[in-house]
Amino acid sequence: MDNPLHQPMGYTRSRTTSHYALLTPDTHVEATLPGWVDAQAMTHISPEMGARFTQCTVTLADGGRSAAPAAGASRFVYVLEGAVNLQHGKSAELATELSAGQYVYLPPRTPHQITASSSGARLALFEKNYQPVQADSPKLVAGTAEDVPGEAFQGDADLQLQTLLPTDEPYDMAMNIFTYQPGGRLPQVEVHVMEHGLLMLQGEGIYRLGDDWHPVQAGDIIWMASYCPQWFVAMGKEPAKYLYYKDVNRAPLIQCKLK
Ligand code: UGY
Ligand code: MN
Repeated sequence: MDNPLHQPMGYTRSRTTSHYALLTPDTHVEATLPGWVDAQAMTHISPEMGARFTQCTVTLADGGRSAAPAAGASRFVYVLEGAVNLQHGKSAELATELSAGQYVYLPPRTPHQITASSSGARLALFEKNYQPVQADSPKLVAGTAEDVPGEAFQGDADLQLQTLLPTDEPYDMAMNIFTYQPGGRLPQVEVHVMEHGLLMLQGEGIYRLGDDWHPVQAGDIIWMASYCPQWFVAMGKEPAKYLYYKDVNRAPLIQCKLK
């Protein structure tokens, strides 16, 4: 069947380089996630491209369900569409219903299963090998994005940053939602040791990645490697919004040792 997203004539906005990738929906291709049942998955970002985490989109059919992450990996799930049931706890005795806009962070070694409670439940899934430190272990965190208060980014009220996870040391990943009013822009070109995985949730704008400027819009995925110069300006008539991952709270030499 024809896919309305596919571009004729071999054109795409997608671009993959050694320090960033822009992956637009017309180029997304399914690949199985071992152990997941009745699930269609696309792995957008992975160590295969040089990243230290994975970012996937998973669509679950009615009754579709998850498999456990790799040993030692932590998992963040954000529900994009539909609803899922999350069972967790030692004997899966705890259950939470998550619908669009709700999320959960699962520390490593948290027994759990995610089951579709509506057909076509679509999830953004991020996984990272957890890097232990001399601190308490991270806890399961569940929430609703719209209930998380936004903060003006560097004092600019047109840029609202919502921090979905606790920021203290047990947590080695940040998951944030950044909302820009049209015309709002990052105050500086950022160049930093942390890497990013990003999903455009709404709106459009121009992303500077390295030395390239790309038009981007809802549905696009971006990987930014450590030190990739990055900058964004929102365009169009509605606010631009993206969900993004960042590795935090660990000394870079720890990552080196783990390789
Ligand atoms: O958290 C961040 O580093 C964020 N300001 N980066 C970005 O939006 N590209
Ligand atoms: Mn950044």
